[in-house]
Amino acid sequence: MPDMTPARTFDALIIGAGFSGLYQLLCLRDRLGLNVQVLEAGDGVGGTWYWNRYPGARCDSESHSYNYTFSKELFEEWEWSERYPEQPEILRYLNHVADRFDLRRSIRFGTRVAGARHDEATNSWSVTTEDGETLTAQFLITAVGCLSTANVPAFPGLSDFQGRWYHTGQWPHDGVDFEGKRVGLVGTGSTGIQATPVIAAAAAHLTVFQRTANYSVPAHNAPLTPEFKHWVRSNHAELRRIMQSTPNGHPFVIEDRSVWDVTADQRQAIYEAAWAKGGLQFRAAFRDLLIDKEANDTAAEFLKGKIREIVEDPATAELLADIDHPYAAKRPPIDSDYFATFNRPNVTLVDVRNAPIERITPSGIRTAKAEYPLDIIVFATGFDAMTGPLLKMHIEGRVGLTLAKAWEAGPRNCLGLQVAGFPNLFTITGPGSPSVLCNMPVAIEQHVEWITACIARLRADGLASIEPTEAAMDDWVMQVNEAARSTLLPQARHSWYLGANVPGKPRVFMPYAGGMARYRSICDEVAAKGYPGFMRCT
Ligand code: N01
Repeated sequence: MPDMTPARTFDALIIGAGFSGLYQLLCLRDRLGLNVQVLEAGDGVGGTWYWNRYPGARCDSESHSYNYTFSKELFEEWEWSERYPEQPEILRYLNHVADRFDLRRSIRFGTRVAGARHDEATNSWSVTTEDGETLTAQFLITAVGCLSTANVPAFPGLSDFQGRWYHTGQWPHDGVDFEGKRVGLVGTGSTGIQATPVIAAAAAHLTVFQRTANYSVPAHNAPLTPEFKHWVRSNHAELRRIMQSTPNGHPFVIEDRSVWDVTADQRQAIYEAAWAKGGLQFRAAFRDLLIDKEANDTAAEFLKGKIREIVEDPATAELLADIDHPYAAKRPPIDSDYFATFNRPNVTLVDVRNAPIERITPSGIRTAKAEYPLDIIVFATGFDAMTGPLLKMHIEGRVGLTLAKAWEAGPRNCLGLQVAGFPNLFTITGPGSPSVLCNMPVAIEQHVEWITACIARLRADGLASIEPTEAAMDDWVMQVNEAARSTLLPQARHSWYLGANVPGKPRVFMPYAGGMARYRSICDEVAAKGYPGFMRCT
């Protein structure tokens, strides 16, 4: 009788079947011929797009750039319907990719990884699932996403709430019925800003609890025209070239002009045109918006002026425009009628900066000033970003060193890809890489391809393991810090880029802010020079 026991030993294990895990699987299995298994907690592919099904969930990258570009055929055969892809459409795309490349047979769904331990004697990783099973592999690749560990603030009283509550990143698959309900939404980051107009249109009343006011630029979402779709299909190589050469991996070029090269009137006209165009491109109006605070102030004032123009009630407008950080120093949201939603009679804005949420009561939310009766609470309160998904698993490297211990003062690694003491562990879009500062598929393709080439080279050289030296890690951490310091990004003190949204988390600027193109060339040079700063062992 054939042995039906599932295999437990592999060349490589990949954790996660989102954008990064799928492509990593394809590269290692089909290009290098390795025996690969993907472990995925969800019951389907999609990662972020499997879990984030909240109302209004849509990508802020323009659809023609929010896909893989490694395959011209795949790029040309897939057609997006709108300027920004909605969550169900992205999920359809990733399912299409999984089917097209026959990936599902190498993915184990409904399997959450609890921990991983490196065994020096066998040079292998033992990965334990929450079901108690152990699988081993020479290489371990985390494809767990940067924003996958939901942050539900520890408000006292939440367990006594008599209504229903949800975190946007763990949204029920069969949706939430808001009709006739009094809804409270906590959080005004990109997610809260996307969800607010949609929930307001469905609920009896929506109360938005704002701790930090935020900028937002209109998305101007619309169906794509046949002409545009044709243009995209005909320009795979050029679009790929632009996305790979710009700092943020988007398909537009940052204008090569300073805020100070133009007159105040010209600047106003440029901002008006950028506002009319909409989307993340607003940042590209001038080259110095993220490095010169006074230059940034001109954009900030323009955007605050727009809030005051749109929002009819002056007190609400002032609260929304009372923004404490430079424009785009936090991830800049884009929206569909966010500010105009506060003109609806069924929407209230509550300031929880000056009167914080004190507790959740059985019937609603109580702030330092008042109590708000609610049937449903939506927490759009973000994520334990970047390090959270990695540290949630118990990862133990050489001589019992845990990742939690290695990173207790903040993440330390080399190129955002590898950590000393953790041989053959690769972290796709890990802290210390451009990741969240970049259009994610571009960052993901670059990491996956670098890891694939690294493993191929290791095997070709007859070597068994690779890990960075402590000195190379120190040097990279310094470069990550320097890159952040040369921008205005660390000036947003409440930002999740700094870990500031999670109490007790070390305040370290996590992503690499030197730009995707520069980062790519650093990684390419390391590979071309034979991996200096890395120990490659037999
Ligand atoms: O989370 P956030 P998000 N009491 O951390 C507030 C990506 N994304 O889910 O700023 C009261 O940005 C918190 O207040 P403050 C994108 O990269 C992409 O919105 O900490 N409020 C903030 O207002 C994005 O940046 C897309 O003072 C509390 C909000 O909750 C990232 O995901 C769409 C609180 C959290 O904002 C995360 O965005 C959406 C408390 N105790 C998101 N704790 C697309 O492109 C937190 N808050 C599709």
